[in-house]
Amino acid sequence: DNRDLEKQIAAREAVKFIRQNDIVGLGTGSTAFFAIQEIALLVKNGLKIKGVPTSENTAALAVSLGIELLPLEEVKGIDITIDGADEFDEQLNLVKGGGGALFREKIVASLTKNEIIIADSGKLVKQLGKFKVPVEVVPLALNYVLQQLAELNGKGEVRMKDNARFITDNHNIIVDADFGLITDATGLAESLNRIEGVLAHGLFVQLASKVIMGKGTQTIIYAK
Ligand code: DER
Repeated sequence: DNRDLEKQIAAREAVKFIRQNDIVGLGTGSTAFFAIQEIALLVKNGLKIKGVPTSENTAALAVSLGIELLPLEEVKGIDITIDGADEFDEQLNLVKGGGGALFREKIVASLTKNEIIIADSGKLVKQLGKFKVPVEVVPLALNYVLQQLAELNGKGEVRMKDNARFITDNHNIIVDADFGLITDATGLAESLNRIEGVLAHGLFVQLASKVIMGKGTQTIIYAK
């Protein structure tokens, strides 16, 4: 459908920034899926890169497509990452974590020189917060974290999957927190960073270097 076409054209634009011998962060989700397909094609045609996956799903996909990987724990720096987002604003702040991969995505983004976000036109918002903020929580700390989220006027709900708690690649749970529209993403991100038991949250503030958005049959690039 139209959204898939927009994801695909954004992905095709993004892979043009990859250089020979780059270390490439590989994102997670349905938009990043298109980028990984494109990268696999380039690798078949001689592109030499090493991929750093942001999830076990992405690692398995990359291996199945013949993309050579490096384990995240061995990586000291990443040249370029192509990843998706659940929401983005014109200041390039993002909400991520819809797919539950936010912790590794944030480590990869933090190690990355050129963090490129690809998105369909439905992801652009004036203000973040329509999408609940995913928070990865160490299960032992769940009650404490829920209390702390409530102190920040967030209503946290444990993410379920197949009638059980969703479990991340890092063996934690996800709390989706509804803060309503977010007026101060930087401040909220800093507050969330301070809650013991929160491994990661889905507010990616000033981590993206550009967003490539598919719009109809074109792409629009948002950059700082
Ligand atoms: O979970 C994630 O962070 C994904 O990148 C998500 O934000 C985007 O997933 P989508 O491309 O399937 O919409």
